Amino acid sequence: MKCRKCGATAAINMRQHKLALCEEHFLEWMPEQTQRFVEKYRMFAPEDKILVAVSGGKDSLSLWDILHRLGYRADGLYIGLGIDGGIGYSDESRRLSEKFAAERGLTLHVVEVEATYGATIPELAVISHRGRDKPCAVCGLNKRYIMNRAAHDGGYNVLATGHNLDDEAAVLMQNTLNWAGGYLVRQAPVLEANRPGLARKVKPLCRFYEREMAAYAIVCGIEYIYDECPHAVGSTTLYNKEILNQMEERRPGAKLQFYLSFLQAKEQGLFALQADDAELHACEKCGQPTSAPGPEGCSFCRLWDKVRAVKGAQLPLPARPTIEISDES
Ligand code: Q46
Ligand code: ZN
Ligand code: ZN
Repeated sequence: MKCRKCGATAAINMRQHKLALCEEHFLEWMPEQTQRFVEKYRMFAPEDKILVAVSGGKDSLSLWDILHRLGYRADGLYIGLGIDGGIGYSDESRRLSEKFAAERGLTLHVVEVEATYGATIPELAVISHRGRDKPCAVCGLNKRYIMNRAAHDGGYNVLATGHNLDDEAAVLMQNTLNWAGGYLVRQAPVLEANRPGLARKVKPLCRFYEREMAAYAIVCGIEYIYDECPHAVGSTTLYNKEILNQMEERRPGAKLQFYLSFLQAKEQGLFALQADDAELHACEKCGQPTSAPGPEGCSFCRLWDKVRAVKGAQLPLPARPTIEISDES
């Protein structure tokens, strides 16, 4: 197989695009495509200040690399979840994120959940009795809150995450199977900051296959954590990805078409935009906007109050509220 651009031996064949490229041209193609998506979905402009959520995985580190190559002002945020899973998952992902930043002279902010709030994510799940054997629900809640807070405190107006096409298609499949209208309406490459104190959320890699992201990280020589989070094992998302891969195997481009047709249908008004009319109030404890008014506070405050009631005085007091955060993802 030969590179379409120069005729040299191809390093990757992307059947869905009917495009084979050598290493050199693949490394050019990925940032070019990213820039195209950034413009097409109006994600950000050169003057924006971007915070990239990095996990030490191939997608988020490659995203940071690409934005840096494209000349954007992008710093990183690593959230330490305190997950070990017998493989030192969080320690290793932090080490690789820090190594990546140090090698390129980039700024990485680190928030360790345990050091900041008083418990690791797995402990928090056990103490709060949320999520049965999986800490993913409390993990997602904490990550959203901390990302928004860090973006606001650092003066970033854009929050970028490394979700790729496989991630988006798997979530879309689940939301479609459940006809989860509220989630379908909000699933998009860009989630506008519709309230003061919120950053615009963008997914610049949403049209790249996972396989393309892995190839990019390898060709670039990015050292990333190969293991998935141990709690992802057996998840519905991974199951959906397997099914979508089987479909892709029989019909190259099936995943991309599924996602792009969805975006097009939305643009054409198939999903009437549900007015975001849930009235928001300032949380009585931390000041962030919440749809749950009352003395018990927002879901983040309620969760940590529960933990504090169990662990008592060992925990630090809640961080001083400085910003407004919405409960939504
Ligand atoms: S939610 Fe669950 Fe992920 Fe958190 S506990 Fe791991 S698998 S990291 S995207
Ligand atoms: Zn070439
Ligand atoms: Zn609160």
